[in-house]
Amino acid sequence: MVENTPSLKDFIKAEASRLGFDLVGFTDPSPPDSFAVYQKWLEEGLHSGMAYLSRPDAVARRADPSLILPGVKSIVVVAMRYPRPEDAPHPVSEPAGKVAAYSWGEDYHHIIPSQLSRLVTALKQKIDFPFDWKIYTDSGPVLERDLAQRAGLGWIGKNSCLIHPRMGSYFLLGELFLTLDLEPDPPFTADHCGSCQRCIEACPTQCILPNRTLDAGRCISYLTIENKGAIPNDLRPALDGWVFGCDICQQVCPWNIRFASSAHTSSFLEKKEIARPPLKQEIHLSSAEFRQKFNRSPVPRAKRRGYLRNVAVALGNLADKTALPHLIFCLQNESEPLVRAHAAWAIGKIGGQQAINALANALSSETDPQVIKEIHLALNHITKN
Ligand code: B12
Ligand code: SF4
Ligand code: SF4
Repeated sequence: MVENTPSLKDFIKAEASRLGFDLVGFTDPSPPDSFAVYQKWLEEGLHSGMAYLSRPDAVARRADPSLILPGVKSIVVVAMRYPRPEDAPHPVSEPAGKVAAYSWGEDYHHIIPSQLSRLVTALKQKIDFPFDWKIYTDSGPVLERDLAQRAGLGWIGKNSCLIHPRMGSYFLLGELFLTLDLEPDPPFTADHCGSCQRCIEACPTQCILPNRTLDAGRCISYLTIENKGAIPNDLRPALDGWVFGCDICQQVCPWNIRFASSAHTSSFLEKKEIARPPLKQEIHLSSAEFRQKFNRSPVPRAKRRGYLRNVAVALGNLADKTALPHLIFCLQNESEPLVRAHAAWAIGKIGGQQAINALANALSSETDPQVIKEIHLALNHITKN
């Protein structure tokens, strides 16, 4: 029986809005049509080092959302806006890096589930029969964009992001699985990308594929957050100043240019001081300083060594000679070989006699094979240019 009580759906929508969600839609737990897209993506290895995406149990759940919660009858899909990248404050000092706008505040993995729990509490008070539920936000094997499209929240753009026709795409998704039978909303069937190709043309690593998926191993977001090892040499220049995530394919999207607004951004998502980090200071962050600075934000996902690796690459790309002493200090004193290796690369990019001397000096004491290799490559780079 469909508890097709418009009042219950209206109640959920009103509560969700009161709790800070900007969009709410309803869908059923039937297997997603686009699961085949996902499967092909995995088969082609386009998930790169994100092995958790191909675990058999996780793949099975993506194919069939009803495996996630026995007896699930409906899924409430919510979206919460984050600030526009254009709302970044002026950097306190140059050269400055760039942190993706979704991470300028408290981690959405904390915020969305806690607000969805409040929604469950409100629902329990509203209805007098038992029901079961499960909360998700990028926390498990769910094809969230597919569910959001089915729940009528928007279309999947060529950049693979879910786009709302009057809000753009600067929002995060969450889901509430319910054993309550609520009528699904109509899916969003229109495709408003038309002949536009702006995201594809603007992507610095050309990783957007024609079927609205990514070659994730080349995406700056992957390289700076999920990738735990070295950043491939040929892709480092494409990172420009990005030190955590990337917003480019959304920034160029006409739907964001026209409709994204900072007016209603949830204030608890904002901690703007981390948006444009001062790179010369950042390269010296100790473990304790890193923990304190990024406490409860998404940035610790990259870990200190991943973040400092990215900072070193950004310093090399921005090629500001005043950064050289900081990179040299890092090459001499940093305990993480991954960071030293990328500092050597950055020193090579900046170049000059001081850089040659520092690299040659480091060779006399360096013991890590990867760092030694990067130092040789950096020296070759300087002598060739
Ligand atoms: C792995 C992952 C990544 C990877 C790979 C991204 C990718 N595009 O595949 C990396 C690390 C690169 C990444 C980057 C980012 N991510 Co991410 N990521 C995920 C995660 C965990 C899984 C995505 C996944 O399964 N990818 C595999 C591909 C094949 O699936 P998909 O992208 O969902 O694509 C589906 C559709 O495109 C569909 N499809 C294709 N054509 C059509 C047509 C129709 C009609 C339909 C229905 C479907 C369809 O097929 C796919 C399967 O359903 C999701 C959370 C989740 N559990 O879903 C967040 C998620 C997608 N990421 C999110 C965000 C915010 C980002 C970044 C913006 C962060 C940043 N600023 O750096 C970037 C955006 C990069 C981009 N252009 O996608 C949000 C997206 C919100 C939105 N508005 O779309 C999500 C939903 C997290 C959340 N809970 O909000 N991410
Ligand atoms: S997030 Fe950046 S690197 Fe990734 S697809 Fe978009 S523009 Fe390309
Ligand atoms: S930039 Fe153009 S093609 Fe890309 S998602 Fe936006 S509208 Fe679609």
